[in-house]
Amino acid sequence: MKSIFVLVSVVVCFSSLNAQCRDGWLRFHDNCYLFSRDEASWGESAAICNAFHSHLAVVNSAEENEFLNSELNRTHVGGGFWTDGSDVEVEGTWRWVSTGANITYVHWGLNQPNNGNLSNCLSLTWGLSYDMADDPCNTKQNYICQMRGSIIAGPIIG
Ligand SMILES: [Ca+2]
Repeated sequence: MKSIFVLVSVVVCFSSLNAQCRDGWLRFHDNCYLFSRDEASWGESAAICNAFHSHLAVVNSAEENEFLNSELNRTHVGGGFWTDGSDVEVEGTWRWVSTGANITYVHWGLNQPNNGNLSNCLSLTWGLSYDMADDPCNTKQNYICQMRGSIIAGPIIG
């Protein structure tokens, strides 16, 4: 009786997918973030982000907040940085404007939000160690744009 042995060589290849960001943008997981060096109102900031095919930063988790917060505290530019959040439609109901989703994760600074109808846009504010605050939307301050990184295949090891 003849046994035939077939050797099957199994090559397991590991590949990785990395998000890549344009020059000037910082990567965190699959997203890229631009911390502005100029100041603009919330509406102007949103328009500038849109011009770069991005939107104002949407902070979805404690982890993402920690990334933004750490970066801001490291560079420590004064003032505030606009995010995508607003309660301009219904006072006290905060939404991420670019997605329309209610804001579920918040990390308000001390005594925030504190300004009712006068402050309807969400910033990360220097005086609060870059925790969240409600600010008047026409205030000119810095802003953070966010976009998905381009996914490219990493090196294949086989
Ligand atoms: Ca408000």
